Amino acid sequence: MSLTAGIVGLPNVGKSTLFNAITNAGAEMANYPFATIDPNVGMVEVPDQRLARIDELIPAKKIIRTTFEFTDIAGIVKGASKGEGLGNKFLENIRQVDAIVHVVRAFDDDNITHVSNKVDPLDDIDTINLELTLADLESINKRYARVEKVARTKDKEAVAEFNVLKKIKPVLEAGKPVRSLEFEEEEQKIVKGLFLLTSKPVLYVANIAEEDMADPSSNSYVQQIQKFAEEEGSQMLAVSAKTEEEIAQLDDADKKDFLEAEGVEESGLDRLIKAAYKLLGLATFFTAGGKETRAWTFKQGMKAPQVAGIIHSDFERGFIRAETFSFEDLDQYGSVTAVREAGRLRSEGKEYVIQDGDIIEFRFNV
Ligand SMILES: Nc1nc2c(ncn2[C@@H]2O[C@H](COP(=O)(O)OP(=O)(O)OP(=O)(O)O)[C@@H](O)[C@H]2O)c(=O)[nH]1
Ligand SMILES: [Mg+2]
Repeated sequence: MSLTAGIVGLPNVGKSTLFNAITNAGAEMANYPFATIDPNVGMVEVPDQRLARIDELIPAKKIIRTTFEFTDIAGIVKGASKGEGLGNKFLENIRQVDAIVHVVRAFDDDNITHVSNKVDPLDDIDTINLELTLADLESINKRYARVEKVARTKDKEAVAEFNVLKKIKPVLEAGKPVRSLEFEEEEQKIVKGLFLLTSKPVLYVANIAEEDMADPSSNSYVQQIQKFAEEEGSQMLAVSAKTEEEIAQLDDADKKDFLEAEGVEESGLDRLIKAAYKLLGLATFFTAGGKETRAWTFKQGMKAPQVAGIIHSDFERGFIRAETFSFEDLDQYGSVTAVREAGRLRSEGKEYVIQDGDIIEFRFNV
């Protein structure tokens, strides 16, 4: 089930710097384009204030945060879909990820090379999105004639796929991403099987200067990116990758002091990690008390037995039921006993769809 968020953007915009800040993985960062060639993969811990509160009410020996995966990918340049720069190889790397974190340079610094020699966020976004669109168009065109032919024989699957291809092609030709289209459930399955780059959800990250951290929206680059993202129905976050990478080296107390001095409430990284987690459709459930209180990641929409299987395959195989209550109820009533007395403890069966914040004890028998 491991889903990954891929960091994408022009060369030398700070992708690896951001990756290191969130994963502490120590990937190469350098002031020249194509410092990254092979993707760097790292795990990030999901910050979750609910864990401390659960531990306060249901004490455990230790607390374990949940993690998910980030991938730092090589930079894209104009013509990548035709093999320029690292070309198709790197597009393949993007194909492997489940959501895109698109880093856009929004800081001025004459010492840091910009591949087109000027800082222009909208032009940069356009360059990347155009290459992804062209690559998708090529994949669609490759299938189009073949599927059309089979569809003429009234083959059901081919007809369904051809209808989807017909819907997608003109949108890509107009330079728009596939994610701008709406699909019904059946169509969605077909779209998924096409592995298109522009069907992945995107989060735009404006990489800003340290000076802009306290009030990012006063920066005109940030305003431009924000407006673009809004029009596309995507989200945007402003983060100072270089500063965050430096903060990440500090211990928790120093981190807090630093952020306060900068006039920032929550670190940009924490916001970014949470936003990427959501973009991937991930959510958290908890197990609590005894040896450890632990946050676990599941994919939204998963039912109880499947989620039990995340802890151990035996839990899924021998699933009986899930004893559960919500974090909100625990927080409000103040103890498990009070939650039970209020009738808020539920015993859920095989069809129960796990909710974010559920605190669960699985009953199983193998
Ligand atoms: N001034 C300034 N420099 C930054 C910032 N973020 C990154 N840099 C610098 O920009 C250069 C490139 O950073 P990287 O993180 O290697 O960029 P990248 O996007 O991974 O580059 P490629 O792997 O070559 O595509 C490094 O010298 C960083 O120190 C920032 O917010 N401000
Ligand atoms: Mg890099």
